[in-house]
Amino acid sequence: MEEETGTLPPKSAFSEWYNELLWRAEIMDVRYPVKGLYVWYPHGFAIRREVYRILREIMDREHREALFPLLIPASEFMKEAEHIKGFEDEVYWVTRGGKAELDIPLALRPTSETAIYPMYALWIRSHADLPLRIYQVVNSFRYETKHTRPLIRLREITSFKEAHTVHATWEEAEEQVRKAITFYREFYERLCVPVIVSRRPDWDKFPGADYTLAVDTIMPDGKTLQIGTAHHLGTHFSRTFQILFEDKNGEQKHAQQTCYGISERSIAALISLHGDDRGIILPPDVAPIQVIIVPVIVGKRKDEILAQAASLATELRGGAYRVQMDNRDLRPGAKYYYWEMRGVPLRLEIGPRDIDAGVVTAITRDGERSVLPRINLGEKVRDTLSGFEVRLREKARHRMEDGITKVTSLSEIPPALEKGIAIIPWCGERACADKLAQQSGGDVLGIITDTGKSVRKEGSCIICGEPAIPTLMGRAY
Ligand code: A5A
Ligand code: ZN
Repeated sequence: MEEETGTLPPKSAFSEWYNELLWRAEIMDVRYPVKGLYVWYPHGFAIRREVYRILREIMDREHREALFPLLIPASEFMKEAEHIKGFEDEVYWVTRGGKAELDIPLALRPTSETAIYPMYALWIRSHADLPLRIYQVVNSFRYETKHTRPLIRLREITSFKEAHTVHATWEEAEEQVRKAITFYREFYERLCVPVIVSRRPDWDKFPGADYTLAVDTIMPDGKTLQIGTAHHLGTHFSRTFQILFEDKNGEQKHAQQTCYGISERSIAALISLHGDDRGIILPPDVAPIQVIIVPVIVGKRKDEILAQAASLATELRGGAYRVQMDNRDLRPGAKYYYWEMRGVPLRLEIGPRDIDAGVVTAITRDGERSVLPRINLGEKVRDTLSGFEVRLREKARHRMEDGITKVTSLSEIPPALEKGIAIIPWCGERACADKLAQQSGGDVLGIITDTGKSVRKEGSCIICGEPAIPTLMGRAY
């Protein structure tokens, strides 16, 4: 492997930093010749695998994973009026098979309600079949017209985790939406990514939903990124797809449904929030390589040092760490640069002086250096990594807190939006939201809530003076 040259733009120039980082850290290659479609490099894909392992682990507790087809017949896709209206401009259509026109055009799923629910109509017969909770991790296609960006706004979403649940009552579905938010909070906690939850205004909810809760984070440029949503679908789809069940009294009822989704935006947030001028920084949980061992070879003791480094690697692998040893013929400095760029949480250096002193030198990706005794190294490594993870999570949390400003007047909003999110008193009326957006250059994200329930009134609307609800405004990606 060649020594790498050139440096990353500083993170303060976030957009340039992000674009350079993607290829320098070998996450995505953006040179694929279709707009909005990108290629996962092996390192990026390895990160994706760890991130989605955690997501699956959380989902598997009360969902089962399944897999539905990519192609949806137009006849099914066109059934639910609001859903079509919301997605019709974003759908790719397959209209030919070879040279023949298809009898029924097929949509590439932009999301899978209309692929899954005709099957749910067959699967669900009685209350005993409920609740039904299924998820899948698939690619989905949206012909996005806004500026496309790797991991953030894709035309092929490659890592679309969508859960679709069915319940007997509206309240049970409401409870499921609330739980979905707790799953996503836990997921992002594991990624050390702080989030804030709000209920989207009605005009911004998912097409075909009763209401939508959204999970947002603040990116380093102060803009907000929606990194997950959960929707209460009520009976919008069960009526169009005839998803009926027999209740305990023998009556036929329309099922109540929810769905919720996460995409590789989770990885965009992960690398953007933690990274620094030297590259990405990965929490140990999602790092494909958690420990990189760099033998520091000086003089005649080369074989001894390599042997010690190898035994160190074996020992730590036995302790269930993901470890790699770098014995490439490169300067140590070049190796440090290489692994820092790729986000490895911990570097262990072992040289002649370390061997003589019975120690190894440990440097965490955030620059904390310590000397660890060679005996019981596994335990020391565990402590070092967990300390590092705590610092990462806390730093990200503090930055998020600093990025949120409570305001009570219009003039305070633009400076708050420069930093991130403004919490404003808003009455709930669309006319006032439109004025707020126009006059501040931001978007009304939604009222603050984790449950979907309206929160207490507080203060009065900045625009009309009516009783207000604490509401998030941001500049959304
Ligand atoms: N069926 C439901 C779950 C659904 O499709 N919801 S959604 O439209 O809100 O998408 C779920 C999540 O996918 C969003 O919260 C967002 O984080 C992500 N997402 C949506 N469009 C995306 C795109 N074009 N590129 C990357 N991620 C996207
Ligand atoms: Zn108002």
